[in-house]
Amino acid sequence: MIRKFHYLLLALAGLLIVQSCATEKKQAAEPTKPNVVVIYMDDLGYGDMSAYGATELSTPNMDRIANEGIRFTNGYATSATCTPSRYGLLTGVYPWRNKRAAILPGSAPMIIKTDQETLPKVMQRAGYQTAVIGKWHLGLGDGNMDWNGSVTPGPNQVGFDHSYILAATQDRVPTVYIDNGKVDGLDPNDPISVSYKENFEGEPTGKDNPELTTMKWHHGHNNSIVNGIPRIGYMKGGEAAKWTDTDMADHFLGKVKDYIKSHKDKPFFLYYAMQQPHVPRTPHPRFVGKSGMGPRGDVILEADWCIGEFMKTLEEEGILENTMIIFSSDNGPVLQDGYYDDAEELVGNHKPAGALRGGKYSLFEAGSRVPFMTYWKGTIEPGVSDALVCQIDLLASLASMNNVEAVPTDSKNFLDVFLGKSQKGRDFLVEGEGRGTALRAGDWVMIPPYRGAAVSKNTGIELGKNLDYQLYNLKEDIGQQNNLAEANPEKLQELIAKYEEIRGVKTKKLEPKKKK
Ligand code: NG6
Ligand code: CA
Repeated sequence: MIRKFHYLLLALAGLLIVQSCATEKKQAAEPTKPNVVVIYMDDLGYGDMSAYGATELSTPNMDRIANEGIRFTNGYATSATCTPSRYGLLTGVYPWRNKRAAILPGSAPMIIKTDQETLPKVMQRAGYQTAVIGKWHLGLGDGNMDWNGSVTPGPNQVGFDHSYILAATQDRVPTVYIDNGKVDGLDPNDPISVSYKENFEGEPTGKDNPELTTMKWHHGHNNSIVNGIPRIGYMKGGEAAKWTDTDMADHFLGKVKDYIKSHKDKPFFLYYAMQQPHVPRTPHPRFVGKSGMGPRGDVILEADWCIGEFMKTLEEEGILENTMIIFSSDNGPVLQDGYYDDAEELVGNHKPAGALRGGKYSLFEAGSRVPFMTYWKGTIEPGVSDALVCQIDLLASLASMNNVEAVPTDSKNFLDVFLGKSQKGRDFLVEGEGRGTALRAGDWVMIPPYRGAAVSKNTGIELGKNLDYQLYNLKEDIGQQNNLAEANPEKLQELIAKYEEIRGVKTKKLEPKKKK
C-alpha cells in the first residue's frame, strides 16, 4: 500500500516537472521581461525637482516617475562629478579604484576596458538589445583618435549595440554627435582636428575674441568658439557636423523616440543620458524665460518636457507597463560652472541642493546624493524609500532580475530594494567627489582629512575638505552643520576603521603646511 502511494507521488511529481517545463518554454517565447531605461541627468540637484521639495520650479513629468514609482531619499551617484559617476554606474566598480576616472577632456581615450564587465554587457547576456543615447564622457578611442575615421573603441565595444552620443560635455570640443562610432554629418572635405594643448592657427578663441561670443565665460571655457559659445579645448573643421546647442534636447529625444519605436518588439535596455542642466545651458527658444530663473531653470523645464514626451511615446507604443524606468543624476547641482548665465542672480528662493550642504565637486552630501527613482507601472508599488542605495548597484541588481551571472565588482544586488519589496539597502557606501571620498554608514557620514580649499573660488561651492576628521549624524543634521568627531570618538573610530578597510588606505589628521 505504502509503495503504491510512493509510485503515485513519483508520477505526480513527474507530471509537475513536465508541466512546469512547458510553461517555462511558453514564457521564454513571450517577451515578458521589462524594457529597462536609465534616465540620467547631468548636474541635477537633490532639490531641483518638485517631488523632492522644490517649490519654485515645477517638474510634473519627473514627478510622475517619483510619485508613481519609488522615490529614494538616500540615493547616491558614486561621485560628485560626471566621469567617475558614469564609470561607477556602467561598470559597477567604485571610481576611486581607477586613477583615470576623473573629469575627462574631449580627447581622452576610453577609461572602460573592452574586456571589463559592464551593465550593458549584463543586459546583452540577458537577451536585451542595448543602446546609449546622449552624453558619454567616458573617453573614446585608444589614444590615437582620428575623428574623421572610426571613433573606436567606444560604447559599441563595451556592451552597447547602438550608440548616439556626444563625446564629453556640452562645453568641450568636439561639438559633434557620434553615431555608432562615426561623426554624424561629417563632410570628408572638412576634416575635424581636436587639441587640448594648443589652438589651431588663425582660429578665434574666447580669450582673444570676446567680440565673437554670445555667451561670456567666467572661468575656464575660453578656447574655441562654437555657435558663439566659447568652449574647453580647441577644434578646427567639421563645420557641417557641428551640433546646434538649442536643438540638442529635441535631437536626442528624437533619437530616443526612433529607437523605442524600432526596437519595441524585443526587450531593450536604453541609457538615456540627458545633458541638462550642465553648462552651457542653452534652452530651446520654446523654454526661454519659462522658469523665471534664467537658463538653468529653463533647461530643467526643457528636460522635464522631454521626459514627458518619452513617457508619452512608451504609452503610445503600448509598452509603458512593460518598461522599468530608473531615474537619477550624475552629481549634485552647481550654479556658477563657468559662464555668466544669471544662474546665481536669478535663483531666488530655489534651493538646488534642497537641505543638503555643498554641491557638485563636494564631499558634503549635495555632491553625490541625488534624485533617484524607480518606476514600473503595475509592478512597483508607489512609495518613498529611505534605504541607502547607489547607482553602482544597478549592475548586480539587474543581473539578478534577469538571472544572469555578473563578474563580481563593487556592485551589490539590491533588486528587492529597487522594486520596493525591501527597505534594507546598503550598510556602507563610499561616496565622494572622485578620488576624494567619505564613508556613509547608517545615519552617519565620516569625511577623512583632506588638504585643499574649503570653498571653491570658481564655483563658490563648499567642497567639504578639512585638515581634521568630520563626523555627521544625517538623521539629526541633514545639513551637516555639527561636526561630532570630537563629541563621539567611538563612532568616529568605527567609521575610520571601516573606511580604511574598504579603501585600503590609512588616514590621519593633517597639519597645516608651514609657510616658507
Ligand atoms: C570642469 C569645468 C566645468 C564642467 C566640469 C565637468 C572648468 C573651469 N570647469 O573642469 O565647467 O565642465 O569640468 O562637469 O573648465 S561634469 O558634470 O561633466 O563632471
Ligand atoms: Ca555632471
